[in-house]
Amino acid sequence: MKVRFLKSTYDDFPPPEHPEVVFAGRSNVGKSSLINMVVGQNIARVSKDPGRTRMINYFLLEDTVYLVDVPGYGFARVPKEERERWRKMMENYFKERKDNIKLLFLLIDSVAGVQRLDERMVEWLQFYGIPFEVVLTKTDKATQKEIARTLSQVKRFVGDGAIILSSAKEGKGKREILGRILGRKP
Ligand SMILES: Nc1nc2c(ncn2[C@@H]2O[C@H](COP(=O)(O)OP(=O)(O)O)[C@@H](O)[C@H]2O)c(=O)[nH]1
Ligand SMILES: [Mg+2]
Repeated sequence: MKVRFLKSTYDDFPPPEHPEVVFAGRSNVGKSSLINMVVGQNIARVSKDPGRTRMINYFLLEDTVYLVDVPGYGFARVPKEERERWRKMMENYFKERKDNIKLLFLLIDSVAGVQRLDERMVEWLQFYGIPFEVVLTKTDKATQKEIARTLSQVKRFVGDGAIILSSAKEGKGKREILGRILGRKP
């Protein structure tokens, strides 16, 4: 896989000459790990410390599509000003790039399940008309029962839409995610 890091930015996005695929979700849900697993390289920064990635990170995959690692939400110990900064950054990002986003993967932790902020994110995506697909992460840590529970929670807002099961640790979901990234037209 040919992939390179392009830039880390607050609001200075690269020219929209390629469509972009976004990885979004709560802090610590496994966004960076999933990107690394999918591209087969340690390119996105993985942290044990939730809330460390404060910028929007652009990568270019196969010279044809941008992969975007956006900062996570929902980390309780983050001060109010920081949450406000995040909200403004993301609102501006969605406004500026909604027409260039061909797909957003909304990552949900298989064990933690759907939380209130995930539902707020879905409302936001629907408001901006951004196409999204849900990816359950860290299935290696979840029991079958936990996975079933999270799936039924997700089905409330995706209906019959596809839900991808993934584990960055086990390489699960890679083929499906890559297929979505490289296959679908904007
Ligand atoms: N067991 C397990 N741990 C994972 C998986 N993906 C990520 N993690 C761990 O979860 C933590 C947060 O991962 P990271 O990719 O930085 O999450 P991000 O904040 O959403 O970008 C790290 O300690 C990772 O090692 C997975 O598939 N399985
Ligand atoms: Mg990250």
